[in-house]
Amino acid sequence: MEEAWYSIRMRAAEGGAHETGGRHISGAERLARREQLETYAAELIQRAFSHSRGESDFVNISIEKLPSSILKIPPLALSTESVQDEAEGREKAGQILKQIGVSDPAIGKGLALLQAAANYRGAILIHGETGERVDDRGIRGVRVSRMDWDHDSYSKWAEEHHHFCSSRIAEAIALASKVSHSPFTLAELCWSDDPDYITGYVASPQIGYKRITHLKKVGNSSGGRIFFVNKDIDLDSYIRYLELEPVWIGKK
Ligand code: PML
Repeated sequence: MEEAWYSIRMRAAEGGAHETGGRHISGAERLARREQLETYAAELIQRAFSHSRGESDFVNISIEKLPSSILKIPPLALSTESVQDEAEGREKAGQILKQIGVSDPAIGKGLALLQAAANYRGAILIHGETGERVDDRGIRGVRVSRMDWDHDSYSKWAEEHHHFCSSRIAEAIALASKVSHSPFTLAELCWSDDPDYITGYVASPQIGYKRITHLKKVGNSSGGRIFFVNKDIDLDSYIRYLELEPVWIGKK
C-alpha cells in the first residue's frame, strides 16, 4: 500500500485566536509523510514564536491526511527587479501588472488595499478589470494551502539559485506557482507584513515570479497578497482549488 501524505499547518496570533479577534502573527504549511510530522510540528511551533510581527499567544497546528494522487506543477521562473525605494518599487509593480493586463483601477485598488492591510490571514481577490473585491472573506481572506516543494526538485532548484535559498522565498514561490497555475489567476501582488522584510513580488504565468527589492519601508507592518482574477472566474471552484487541492512544486 502506498504511504500516505499529510498536510500540516500552523497559524499563530496575538491577543487570542484569529476567530476571536486576535492579530495574525504567522502561518505556514508543509506536506509530510507520517514520520516527518513531529519534526515539522516542532519547526512550525518555533516559527510561531519567533516572528518579528509580535509575540504569539495562540498557536493552532492542524494535520490532515491527503488524497493519494497529488498534482505536480513546475515552479515559476524567478527574476529580480532592483529598485531604489518603495515609490520606485510600487511604480514598477504597477507597470508590470499593467503589462500583464490588469487595469489601472484594479492596480490602484490592489496597492491601496495592501498598503492598509495588516491583519489578513489570507489573500484578497480582486477583479483584474473592475478592481472590485470578489471574495466575501473579510479580514480572513483566502488562505492558499496544501502546497510544498518536492524535496529533490527543491535541492536541484536551490543549487541553481543559491542566492535565493531561504524558507521565505521557497514558500513564496510554491504559493505563487500554485496560484498562477489556475486559469482564473491573472496576476498576484505580494509584499510581506513582516516589518523587517521589504522585498515583494508580482507573479503571473507570463512573467513568472518577479521579485521587486523594495515595496515598502522597514518598520511598516502592512502587507499581504492580492490575487487579480480574470473575468471568467468561477469563484467557488477557484477558492476550492486554492484552499484544498494538494500540489507539489517541482519537475514532473
Ligand atoms: C512573505 O514572507 O510574507 C512574503 C514574501 C515575499 C517575498 C519573498 C522574496 O522573494 O524575497
